[in-house]
Amino acid sequence: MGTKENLLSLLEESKGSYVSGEKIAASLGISRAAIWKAIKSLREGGYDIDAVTNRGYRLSESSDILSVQGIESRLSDLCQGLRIEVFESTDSTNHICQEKAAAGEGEGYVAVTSEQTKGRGRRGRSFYSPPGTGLYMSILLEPSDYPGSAALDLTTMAAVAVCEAIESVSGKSCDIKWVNDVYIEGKKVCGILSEASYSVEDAGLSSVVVGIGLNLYRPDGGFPEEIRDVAGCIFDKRQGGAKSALAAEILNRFMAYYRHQIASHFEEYRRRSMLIGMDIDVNLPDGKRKAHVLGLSDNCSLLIRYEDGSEDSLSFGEVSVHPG
Ligand code: BT5
Repeated sequence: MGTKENLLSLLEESKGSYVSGEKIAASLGISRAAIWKAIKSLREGGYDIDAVTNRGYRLSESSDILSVQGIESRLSDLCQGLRIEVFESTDSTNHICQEKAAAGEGEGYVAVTSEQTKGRGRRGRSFYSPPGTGLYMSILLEPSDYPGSAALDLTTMAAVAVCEAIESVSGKSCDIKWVNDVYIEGKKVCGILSEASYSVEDAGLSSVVVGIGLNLYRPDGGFPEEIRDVAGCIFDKRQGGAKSALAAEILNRFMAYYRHQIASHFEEYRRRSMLIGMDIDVNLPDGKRKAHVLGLSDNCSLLIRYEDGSEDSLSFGEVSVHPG
């Protein structure tokens, strides 16, 4: 890390409090002039840093800029080995991870941004990812211990990790709409897209990119017409450091489930599932079919009963809540 990044780490650790120039000079082994130069460059990058004679420098608590330092300073030991890269803007963090995987970057690479120009949803749909108001991240995994059938587990683990992280950062409670959406008070605040590649030789997953998109704040002018009824956001007003804190909390919780293959996330997933007991439409290749949701199996497949009384278990698919 360069001087600027080291200084940012130091200020992040004491966010909201002053760090004296003397302490910075001693910890980083640099001159006062070098500190000032790095502060100027951080400010130009959008960081809100106060400088007060005799007190030192302070990173404002209301600054909400994503940074590697802001994320790494909050990571638990379970995230050791993760390699985090923050982009100011990108086409799609899932795409970045896929390119990295193709270039030989292994498990543990994480791409994070606050704007995507081609955010992807499932089945060719797009995920609205405007600048500044959201958090979009993807984790590259090579889950050699997981059978091919376990790709769904990674999505459900991510959904539970997101709910827990949002709750710890915002205090708001979250529900999961099977299979990959997180809701707060009836509005979608997060979508998850896991894209896997399989190894025929090992009959298992060779690499999986788990992509998570969150709406933190209401975009200027509101959400676009097409998603206005569906989309919601986590916070009513700006929160200092929320993006980095959320990214770190999601990684902490997700990696705990992933590294220990903790099946306990099924219980949490089930507890938060908003579709259980509801009437839904199941989108099948030959059209929609009405069904009632009986529950979730141990591996988070959706257990349903169609109107003709026949029962089924869906391990993936598209469902919508039946309006009446
Ligand atoms: C998803 O697909 O919700 C998965 C979204 C995954 C996004 C992440 S961001 C990081 C990573 N990089 C990517 O390129 N993607 C991942 P799906 O279940 O198909 O839902 C898509 C539908 O949700 C759209 O057709 C809209 O109706 C709605 N939608 C689009 N943008 C939204 C938003 N920002 N908030 C809430 N709903 C949205």
